[in-house]
Amino acid sequence: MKILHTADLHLGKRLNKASRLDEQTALIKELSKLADAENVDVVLIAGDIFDASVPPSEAERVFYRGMLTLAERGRAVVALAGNHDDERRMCAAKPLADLQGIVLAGELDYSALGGETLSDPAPPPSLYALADAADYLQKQRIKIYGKLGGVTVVKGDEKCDIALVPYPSESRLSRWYDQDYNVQYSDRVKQTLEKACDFFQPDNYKILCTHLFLTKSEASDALGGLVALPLSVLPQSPDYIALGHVHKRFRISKAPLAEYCGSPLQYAYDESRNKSVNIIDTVKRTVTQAVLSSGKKLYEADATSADECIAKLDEHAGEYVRIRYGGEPLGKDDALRIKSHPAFNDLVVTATAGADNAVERRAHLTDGEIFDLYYKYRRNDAPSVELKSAFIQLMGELKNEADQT
Ligand SMILES: [Mn+2]
Repeated sequence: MKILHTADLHLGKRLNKASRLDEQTALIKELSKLADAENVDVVLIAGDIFDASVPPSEAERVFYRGMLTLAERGRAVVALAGNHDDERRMCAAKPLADLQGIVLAGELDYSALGGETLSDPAPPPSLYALADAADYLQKQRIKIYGKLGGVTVVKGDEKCDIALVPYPSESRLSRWYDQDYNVQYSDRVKQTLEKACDFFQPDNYKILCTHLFLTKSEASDALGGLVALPLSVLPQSPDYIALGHVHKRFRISKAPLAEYCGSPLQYAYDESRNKSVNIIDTVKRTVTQAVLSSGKKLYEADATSADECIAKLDEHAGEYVRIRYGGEPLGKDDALRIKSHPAFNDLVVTATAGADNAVERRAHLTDGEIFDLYYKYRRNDAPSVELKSAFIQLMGELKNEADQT
């Protein structure tokens, strides 16, 4: 069996004023083509399906249409709720999704999911002619059985257990089962992950799919609502842990094998332009990357005159450009000329000649200084020394990991 692991679609996310929905639609088509070419049986999306808890209706349309596209050729699709998703809203269409072999994963108990229904699926959406529908039914070979903790996917003799744990916020944990608040959050997450893996059968290939912010450090800390958890929360039983949340691809743990696949589109200027998905072969027991090409790339360019701005924008025609402008104040006409260029996305003034109050760019600051600014912005206070050093350590680890892989 082959599993495609992706995450962090952030449907509806904009880059400043630019909508990314066309790119997100193209991305889903690329994923579907890749799944065809690689004979993928299950598409696993490890959280942050949407960018906002109440996504724009256009983004929901891309989602629903996109899930059907991914489910073509009888593939199973699993969409797990991340920290950006409102799982109740995301799973509202569950009764319809179940019939299509699309698992909308926003809870811990999937035992209500009927294998019976899915073993005898309806023909696919009316995109195909009747002959194609017959072909589809022949190719329909995946059955999904809901369990407490996740699903078992069956293809002939091959079986794969997939434990599904949406981003375990405190409110979600308390909805899933009674919490003992004398036990630390990280320990309760650990217990929850173990609980989800309880249904694993020794002979099946075992995957845990979840959305977490993990750190190699043993200290867990809350950072602006984001909780970094130690690797010790991970159970040992899975053959592969499919993670979402970090937009850069990297292997955070070798035993158990745990990987962030990274976001499939470039969403920030300081994010890598190389995007891929992971393909897991449950028979060969391999994890490989398949490179993605969808979506525009983001570039930053320095300029000190209007003409130089236009030249830099021309250089990256068809992409997104953020200009770091360090010249004389721009006149109205020049500003309009720059802003109406199709590649223009953003302009930040780094320093204006003759002005004293040069605006410092974030890129020139250390991680600690950026954290100070962020903390002051959110809490109007300075962070504690412990918290700040935990943040710096975490950033160091993330950068190291990203460099190594
Ligand atoms: Mn996330």
